[in-house]
Amino acid sequence: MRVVHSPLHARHDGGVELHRGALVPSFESPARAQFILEALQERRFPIVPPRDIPEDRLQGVHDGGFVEFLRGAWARWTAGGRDGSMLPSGFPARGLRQDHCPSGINGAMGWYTFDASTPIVAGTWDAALAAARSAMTAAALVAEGDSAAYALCRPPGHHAGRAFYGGYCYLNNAALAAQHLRDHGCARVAVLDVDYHHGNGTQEIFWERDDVLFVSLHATPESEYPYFLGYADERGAGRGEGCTLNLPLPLGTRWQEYRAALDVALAAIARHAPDALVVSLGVDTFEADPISGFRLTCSDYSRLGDHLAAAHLPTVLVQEGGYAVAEIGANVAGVLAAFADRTL
Ligand code: OKP
Ligand code: ZN
Repeated sequence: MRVVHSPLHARHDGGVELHRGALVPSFESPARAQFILEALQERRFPIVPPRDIPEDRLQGVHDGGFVEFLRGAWARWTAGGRDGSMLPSGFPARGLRQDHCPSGINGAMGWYTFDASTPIVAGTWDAALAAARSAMTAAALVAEGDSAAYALCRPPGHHAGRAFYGGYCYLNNAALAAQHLRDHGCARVAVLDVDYHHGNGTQEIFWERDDVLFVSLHATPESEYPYFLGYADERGAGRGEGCTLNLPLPLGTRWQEYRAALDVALAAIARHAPDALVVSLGVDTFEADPISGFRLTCSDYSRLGDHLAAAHLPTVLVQEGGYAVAEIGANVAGVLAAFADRTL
């Protein structure tokens, strides 16, 4: 299994986020990708760079004005004499206008994001674009015949929607991978999101589509981020009705209950009969994760790899969350090594 990685991820660094009432250094750090890369190099996975995929391909899943905002945000911010990282100070809640993006940078920021955990710094665009290209490159490898490929994406992507960013995510890497597969020979695609947090962006992007099934296992949004999407009664709309499946799980979930939900997810995917699978691979389900509340152990990640391989589908794995930096490399390598063993 080839690993797609770009060192440009490291340009997204130095941001702060609002966490439990205080501004703290972002949990989503360059060290995460560095530790994953080292663990995969140690296990002799071949590492390849992303291709120079044209930026207009982002518009397969994203709004053009939104992409333009992300590309130009830092320049607008610094042109106003500001420094430090960009965080919003107001959002268009119910009762406020939903039909006009303010021309000033602060209003535009609140318009395009939905939280205060997703800072934009000088190198954010370069890193987000490299992550998106990594995911599309991994999809291209699979579309061209590899049985599986892994994109070491950083920043992650599954909270980013058609025209919004948030949750450490700017461009939706997994959705871009799924769209690439759709555009290159796969009539039907499934996205399985196993990150601790609900993939609200991916769900929104494919909500009204019947060609891409979205299935997500995550912590209950009643108490966990992103709070406002990811409930079991969300099933898609229009042509996409029945093509979204949310399996929220309680805090404290361990492998035994996780595995039962995973079986339900994999059965739904088998019924959709996709030509390829995209996995949003977050390892923040780990027991020692600093911002999450599930209790998966290191050895459970090999079990997860076994189960994913048992779907017997061409598979693009896309890195999402995981914030227990000391163990993130072992946990990701555990999934990929088990997956690769089963597909040999
Ligand atoms: C991104 B991914 C901590 C509260 C939570 C956002 C969490 C984003 C998770 N300040 N903030 O799904 O791993
Ligand atoms: Zn997460």
